[in-house]
Amino acid sequence: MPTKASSKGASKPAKGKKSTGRKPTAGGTPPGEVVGSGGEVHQPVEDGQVLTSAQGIPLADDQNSLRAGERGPTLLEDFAMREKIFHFDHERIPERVVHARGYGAHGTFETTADLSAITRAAIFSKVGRKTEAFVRFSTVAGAKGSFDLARDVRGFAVKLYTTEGNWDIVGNNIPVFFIQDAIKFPDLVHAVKEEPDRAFPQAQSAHDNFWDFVSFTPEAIHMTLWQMSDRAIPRSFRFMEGFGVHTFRFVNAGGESTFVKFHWKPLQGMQSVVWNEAVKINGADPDFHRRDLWDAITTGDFPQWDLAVQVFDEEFAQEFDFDVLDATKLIPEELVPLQVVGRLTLDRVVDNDFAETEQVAFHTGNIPPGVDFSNDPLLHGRNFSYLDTQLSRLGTPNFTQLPINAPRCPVAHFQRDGQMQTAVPTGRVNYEPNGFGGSERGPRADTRAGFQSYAEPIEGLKARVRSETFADHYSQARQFFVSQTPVEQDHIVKAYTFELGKCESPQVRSRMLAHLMNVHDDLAVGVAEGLGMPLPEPATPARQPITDLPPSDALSILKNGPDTFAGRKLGVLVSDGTDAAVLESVRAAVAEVGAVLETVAPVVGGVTLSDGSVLAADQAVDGGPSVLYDAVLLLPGKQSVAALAARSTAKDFVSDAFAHHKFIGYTTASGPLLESAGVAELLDDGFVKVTRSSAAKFLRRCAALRYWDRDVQP
Ligand code: HDE
Repeated sequence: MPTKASSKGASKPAKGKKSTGRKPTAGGTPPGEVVGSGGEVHQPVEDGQVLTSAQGIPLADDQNSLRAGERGPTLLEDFAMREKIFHFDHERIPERVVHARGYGAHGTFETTADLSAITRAAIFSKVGRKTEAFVRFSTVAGAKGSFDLARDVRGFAVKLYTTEGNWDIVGNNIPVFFIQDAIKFPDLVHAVKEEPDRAFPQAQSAHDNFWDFVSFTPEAIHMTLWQMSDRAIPRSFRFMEGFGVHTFRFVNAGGESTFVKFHWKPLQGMQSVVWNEAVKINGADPDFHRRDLWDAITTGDFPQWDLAVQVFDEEFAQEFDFDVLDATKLIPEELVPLQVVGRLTLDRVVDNDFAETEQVAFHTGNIPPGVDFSNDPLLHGRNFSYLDTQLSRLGTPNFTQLPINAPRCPVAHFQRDGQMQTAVPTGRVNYEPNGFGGSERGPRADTRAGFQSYAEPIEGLKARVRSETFADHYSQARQFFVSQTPVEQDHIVKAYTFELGKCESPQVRSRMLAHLMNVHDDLAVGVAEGLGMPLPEPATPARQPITDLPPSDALSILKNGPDTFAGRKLGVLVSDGTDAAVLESVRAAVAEVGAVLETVAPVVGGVTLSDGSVLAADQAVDGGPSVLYDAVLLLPGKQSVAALAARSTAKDFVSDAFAHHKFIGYTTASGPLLESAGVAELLDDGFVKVTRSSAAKFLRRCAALRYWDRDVQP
């Protein structure tokens, strides 16, 4: 396991907040410190510190309620018991209406390009500037307690605590969206969430309501291509891209504007799992993604993303085949190249999931001077929704005072009072303009440094209309499909087949096939065959699709995979008598490439190795299936392999690794395992014989992550 220190880049406390001055641990704040309601870290818990009520009253007994007699009634007078249970009764807040299941981490954003020519945002004014950041990754449809590997879009929300206030880039891991106009969002979300009468299916789109809605909403087709691709089942948050989706504006000091789109590129490379694997991971470890992020950060393997921008002008916007205000479209990187402008490093897990990840409040409207909105109608709807939703979730307009939401720069305004007001504003004046002077006068707006909206000329008729330039719904869906490798295309066909196969209504399936026919023949025919249904007439397009858009390699995961096994996990199946020297050489090779090794044994207590030493296992094979690993090594002992091979979970360990196209290391002792799993006759180039001297070679092979040539359909 990597052992780098994990406390790098710890954030400074918010201005005006007291700090204990102690060094943070992996979790930030030293254990045993209590965060107070105002966000102040106080009361270092020393040995022997007295437990108190929330009012600070020292308690003599926190485990027995006050009774009249040993077996008598409990007394209403017991304020300690009532206060404890009262607080507990109200510990939950409404979960997010979408993106309920999320996981957050702290980090730092470092500016790597001076963009002062195109934006006056201070964050881009100096190379090397470091800005505190918080990121929350999420699934969209599932409840807070759902599983991590649902087929779903992932939220990728970044809060940058800039010197000019908080800038939130509330993005997803997919660069386009289902709908073009915010007014359709409640319908979309109602359709994808569990059906209202029966409250299922949860955390998945594989049901009638979702596909019924999509079949009447052709603008959603492009996004469903992404959703049915392996982008929607990422191997981990660390291995996915992020996108701001909408077109935004940069505005420079002279008031000139350029359009901009934001992209996060993972330095770890991209990687996804296969569907059959995702289904099994959800059972084996529903917390697979959050555990991965926690483990990586706490062992010092800090994930990083480059922030890249696509910058373009009005002239490009006019000439482009699609409307840059339409969030169901992207701009291929080949047309407008990415320019890297900063790097985000996540280096600190949260101290407390509720206080930070649950209470963090993102808002697309949070932008610093120098950043501005385009007229994307989806974005404008979001600018209303995020602020509004925080009120029902966090209960008060004062949520900006929570430590995770508080800006790290001075805050000065005349907003006052409200529920859970923790600030104590002083002085006589709470309005402006006012005629007071000195410290009484309060803050004043600054026309030079303050936020000024881009002065865009606007004219038009007030009407509920959709621009004709939004009418092409299929061309980029086709471009996405033709940009994929055959393996990825096959996964897309299978995903549509699976999801539509879960729809009870043949009409829904048929309407969807009619749309897919406008995307690509191979897709429509493949899905129709998979469903065992005839192809209907193609849907009538609102505008004839462009069929010759060139493939864009940037849209494929497999064309952009990493060339290293760093940050990945090898599962080594061991049993009594496992060759200690081979294990040691593999351990060294794994450490060398910066990967992680876990041992999986018949029992978690461990095994006795060939040299007589006892090895405590990381997992018992019954709880450590191969779906938890990126590659596996079968390293059983000669005498005990037969017993191991007889276990159904050990057989599954091998056969699943094979079916999921993983690289499988083996030794001469592995024969019975390969046989019981039914793969002994199927050894292909994805199998690598491992000896004491060939561990490094095996790891180099694993860098390809999967052996896609294996002709097995999981
Ligand atoms: Fe969201 N979205 N959204 N969304 N969204 C929310 O805000 C909304 C959209 C995204 O980790 C909610 O605080 C509308 C696109 C992320 O806390 C809510 C529309 C994109 C997160 C909301 C969209 C996103 C949210 C629910 C259509 C990608 C999680 C709780 C106009 C660019 C943030 C909350 C977190 C969360 C509204 C569409 C990303 C209800 C109305 C497009 C990453 O305000």
